[in-house]
Amino acid sequence: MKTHTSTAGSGITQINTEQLKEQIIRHLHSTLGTDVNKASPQAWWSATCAAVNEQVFDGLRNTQRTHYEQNTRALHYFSLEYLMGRLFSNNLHNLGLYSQAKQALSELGMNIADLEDQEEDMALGNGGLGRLAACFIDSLATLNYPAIGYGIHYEHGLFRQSFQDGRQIERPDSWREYGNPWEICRPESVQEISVYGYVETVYDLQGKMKKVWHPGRIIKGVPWDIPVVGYNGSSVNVLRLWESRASDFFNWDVFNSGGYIDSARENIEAETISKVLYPNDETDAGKELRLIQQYFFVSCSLKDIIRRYKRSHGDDWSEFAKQVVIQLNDTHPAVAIPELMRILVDRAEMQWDQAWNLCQQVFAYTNHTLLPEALEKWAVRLFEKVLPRHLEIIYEINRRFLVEQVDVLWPGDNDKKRKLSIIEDGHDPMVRMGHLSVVGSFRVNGVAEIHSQLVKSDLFPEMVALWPDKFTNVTNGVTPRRWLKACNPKLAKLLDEKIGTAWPTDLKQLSKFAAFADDAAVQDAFMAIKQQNKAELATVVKKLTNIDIDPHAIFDIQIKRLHEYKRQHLNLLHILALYRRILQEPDYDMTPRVFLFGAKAAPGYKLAKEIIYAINKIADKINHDKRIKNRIKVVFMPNYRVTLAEKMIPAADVSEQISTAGKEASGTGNMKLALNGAITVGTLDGANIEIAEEVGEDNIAIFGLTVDEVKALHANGYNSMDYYYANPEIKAILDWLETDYFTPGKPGELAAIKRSLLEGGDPYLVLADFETYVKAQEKVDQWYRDKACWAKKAMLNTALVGKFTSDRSIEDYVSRVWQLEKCAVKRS
Ligand code: GP0
Repeated sequence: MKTHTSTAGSGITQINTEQLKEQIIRHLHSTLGTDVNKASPQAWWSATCAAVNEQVFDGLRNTQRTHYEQNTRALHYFSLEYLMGRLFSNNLHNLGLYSQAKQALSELGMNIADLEDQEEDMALGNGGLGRLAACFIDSLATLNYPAIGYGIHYEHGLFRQSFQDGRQIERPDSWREYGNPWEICRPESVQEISVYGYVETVYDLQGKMKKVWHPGRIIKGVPWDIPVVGYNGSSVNVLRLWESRASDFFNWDVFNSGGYIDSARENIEAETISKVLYPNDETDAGKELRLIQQYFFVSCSLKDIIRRYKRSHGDDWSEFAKQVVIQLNDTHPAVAIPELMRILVDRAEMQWDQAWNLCQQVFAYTNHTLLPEALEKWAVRLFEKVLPRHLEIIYEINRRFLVEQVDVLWPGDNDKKRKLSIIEDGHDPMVRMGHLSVVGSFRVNGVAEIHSQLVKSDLFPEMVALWPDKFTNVTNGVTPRRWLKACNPKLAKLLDEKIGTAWPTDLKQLSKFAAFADDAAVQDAFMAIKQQNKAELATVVKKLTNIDIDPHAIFDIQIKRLHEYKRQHLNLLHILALYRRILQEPDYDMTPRVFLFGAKAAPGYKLAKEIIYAINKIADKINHDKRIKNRIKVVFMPNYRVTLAEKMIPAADVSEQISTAGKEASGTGNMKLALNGAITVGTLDGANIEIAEEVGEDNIAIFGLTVDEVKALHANGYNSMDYYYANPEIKAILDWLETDYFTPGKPGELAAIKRSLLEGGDPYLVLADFETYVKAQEKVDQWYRDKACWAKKAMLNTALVGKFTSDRSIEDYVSRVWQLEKCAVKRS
């Protein structure tokens, strides 16, 4: 029997396999009230979590005490989404306890993988934006930066997806139905926040005007803390998520006597606020409840920050901007800007200029998209109803901005004022949250080089003229702990053997692996690992879909939210082209390929759902067509989420990153797939460009129009019909969609895609990029035929993407935005 000892850092107590076993059994008895003979896997999992938590809470206490004693400056990450996935194996890996736990459990007769499957995903996010937040808090803790994540404790995370006759069905996600061992409720830190009501102007005895907000409704925010365990480091930071509750009797009284006139039915019930995550990715719903969600968590969080600050500084605000920096994850939390102004001006009675000065030192804003439908706007009328005082403050911020900044640089230029105004004029005036965020922040960043350039040139050019130094870039990254070490243990082990064990916290070390790219033995080892990962995924696919796939085929994977701009339908057209070629030419020579998709569509996004339906129907037809002789298989994995990503990514040969150039801000799946040795088929968009720079053009299949070519094509009038008539393959495929070939007896069921590409004008240039895409895929097919050639390319992908660790992103934020210092945690 071997006994490992943890290598965890100084903030966390060391522990060995024997001690872990004792702890698990103790928790089985005294926490779960059961024993080894009758415990269910669920109970074993809970007991193991409780044992792990002994180390986690230890680190948490030490971290919090150290930060308090050292009075550290801290980052406050404000995000409406955190896509955490499961925490069990992540926490074990980061504590350096995974192998001990595996050993301990196996000596107790349990299989760690079975226990891992007891955990529901914590899916409090939609996609890239929420997952980025999760990677960032992992890196912050790992790098020992004082930081806290703030967000909402949704009762229901992103919906569960299933397919019924190929169509997406949504069911509620109940991730904490049976409790969640990783969270701690903190009733001592409850906050109360206000919404609705009206503003009264009053004058004090000196005749000074004051604004008094008489809220219509008070809501209680209850914080739940999720410890965020740094890798092999000493820090355990906190993710603090607010749950809404009805306020107590006293406040209801305030509400009743507050002159509230609206009908009770129109009112949003307090508990509803944190009920459910909005499932729209990159679209602005503009709903009242959503605005209240945003304000609710922002207001609770600011009050929490100020309470902590006042504990050491009382009413002296002079140190506030030295202690506090707040990162706004997109504009979703931008209402924090007028909220802090309200607190400072109305509550702390600070002069406007001084308050504004403070605000502009505290906030920084990350833009995640240029898509117009995602740029948040709130109807002034709605704002006025929900947050009447904040609307006044926004008007005043805007008035001063237009007079003191815009009119100074462009005197008398009303077009500039109209374009830059935080309030969009019109029939139904709107508050532009992006404008507000830029004006109220000291720094604005995009998430990849090209995207940050486009933020400056296309989205906010005048803001750049006003504040050239405000704009910067921080290219996204992903945590290599979850996205290589934990999800691909076999590859991690090979890397440990070949290049040492420093890479998880120093990902540039991976470049040493390039030295083995021509080494036949290492190539074989690398490809054998890929093969095993593919075989494991094939088992998962069989279980979830009952489809048999051959692990020797190319595994070609597209996993991301379903969006027209991400062009899952371009992928589908390629599949149809191959299928048609095989039917026309039975001996058509191609390397067998399995096309795997994972994607959820926003429930209200019609065309996205039609694309899912089409993929499922076409998959069904192709998978049952004997003439194909298994050259093509198509699989749509149901309920794609972090946990499925962890199984798919290590098994990918080809990574589909095929957005229309200029549309994908960065992408982060592209990084995870390349890190695990997949070869990218991609456009020159987002971080693909930087991935291509790192891995070199021989090791990536770039195709399609560039950003400039896309712009030129639109400027000259793009006509998708031209491609339809000029390319017989395109015509045949699109016409095919209108027949009942894939939906027997129901012609036209898949016609929505054709319609959007022809009558709809093909806004994302699918037809324009089709031909070069197919060529790129043919090149990939050729590459795969030469095993050594492929192994080398795949290995070089893993070796050369060290740049894309979220640790590097965080260091970029620290030097370009946050100006934080590391804080080594001391054990008591
Ligand atoms: C961007 F605006 N992203 C948004 C949004 O509402 N949701 C969202 O997930 C994504 C971008 O699309 C991205 O390019 C990017 O990498 C990610 O934010 C993190 O910056 C691909 O997921």
